[in-house]
Amino acid sequence: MTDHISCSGCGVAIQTEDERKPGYAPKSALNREVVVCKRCFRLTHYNEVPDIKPQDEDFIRLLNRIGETEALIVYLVDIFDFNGSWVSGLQRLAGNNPVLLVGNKVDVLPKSTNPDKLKRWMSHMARDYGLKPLDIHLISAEKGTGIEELAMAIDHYRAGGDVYVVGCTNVGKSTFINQLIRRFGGDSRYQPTTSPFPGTTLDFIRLPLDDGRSLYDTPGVINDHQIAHFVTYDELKKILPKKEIKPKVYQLNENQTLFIGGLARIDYRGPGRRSLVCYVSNALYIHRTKLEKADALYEEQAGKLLTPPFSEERIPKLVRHDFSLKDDHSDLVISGLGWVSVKGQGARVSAYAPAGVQVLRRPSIIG
Ligand SMILES: Nc1nc2c(ncn2[C@@H]2O[C@H](COP(=O)(O)OP(=O)(O)OP(=O)(O)O)[C@@H](O)[C@H]2O)c(=O)[nH]1
Ligand SMILES: [Mg+2]
Repeated sequence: MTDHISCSGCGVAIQTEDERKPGYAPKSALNREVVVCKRCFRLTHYNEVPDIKPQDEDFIRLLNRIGETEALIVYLVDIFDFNGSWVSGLQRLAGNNPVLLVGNKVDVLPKSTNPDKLKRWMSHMARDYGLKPLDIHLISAEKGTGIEELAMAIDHYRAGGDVYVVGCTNVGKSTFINQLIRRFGGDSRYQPTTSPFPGTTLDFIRLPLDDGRSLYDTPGVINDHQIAHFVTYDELKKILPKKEIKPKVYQLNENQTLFIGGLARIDYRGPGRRSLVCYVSNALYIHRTKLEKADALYEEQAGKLLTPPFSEERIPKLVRHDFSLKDDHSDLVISGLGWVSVKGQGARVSAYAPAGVQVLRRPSIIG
């Protein structure tokens, strides 16, 4: 057992004994300057679905360790699933440490999004959740948008101390750290693994800063109400937007239904005719039908015309959530799949999503 070496991809201790356990690497790999476990190697080179998932204990350890140290917390959320990716109890986790709140993946939002309005909304939401961040940033870890400003803010607020990058799984923590390393000429030995699967990073990964302090990548907290936990890898690839979402506008009469693939269903009940706008991955097929035909259509076409899911065995049980909308402009959010915005007070809408997936209403964040 060689537990003093950690995998540079996921942070877990390297071991050479058991291929089915975290951190396995063949003995020959130990001589390399950068040691990567088999799981990270296969994730990076073959996009292989990992069979090793992080455990809840990872989160508990994270909680304890961060609460006990003095450090700046850089808290990432996925702006495509703000509420779904929120870590409940974040304020408790942070202890007395200062928190920078960062909305990642802005590249998927339509260009018409007003960043100031979005940040104000994030600030309200954070307050509702009991968090008072020092500052709020919007970034695209993948494209590099907003990274310089955030890096400057981190350097300012950490005041010579350590930094922890935290958040739920898949929000882009490791992608963000790779972007920092690329931009600021970090050591190429440090390359946290990134992947579309929730639960890529398994342990803390320490990256040295210039002044001897450290920046840590951390395992994500598992929010099991996000749709990523209910789908296969192929389905997830279809659901995750890869570029700017093109909003799709539907003028609906009373009692009409939209299916978002076979994973969600929106019934517009009335009153009157109005437009519903879908903000989901451009790759998803949206099908419109009459409410009275919707049940039969789902029965007949889920997994065929209505995909994902890509097989009939995987058709989820859809649960109905009823809304009577009070705001002028509301979003109905299906955690991780996207949202449908509805204008005008008094609209009656039912949203269906797989059992266990969070569905919520919020004031519209765009438009
Ligand atoms: N569109 C978009 N996708 C992003 C961005 N940042 C990360 N992603 C994608 O989000 C997925 C998760 O990225 P990771 O960096 O592995 O996320 P993580 O927070 O480290 O996840 P865990 O290690 O599982 O906690 C990957 O498919 C990334 O390509 C971004 O700025 N824009
Ligand atoms: Mg990670």
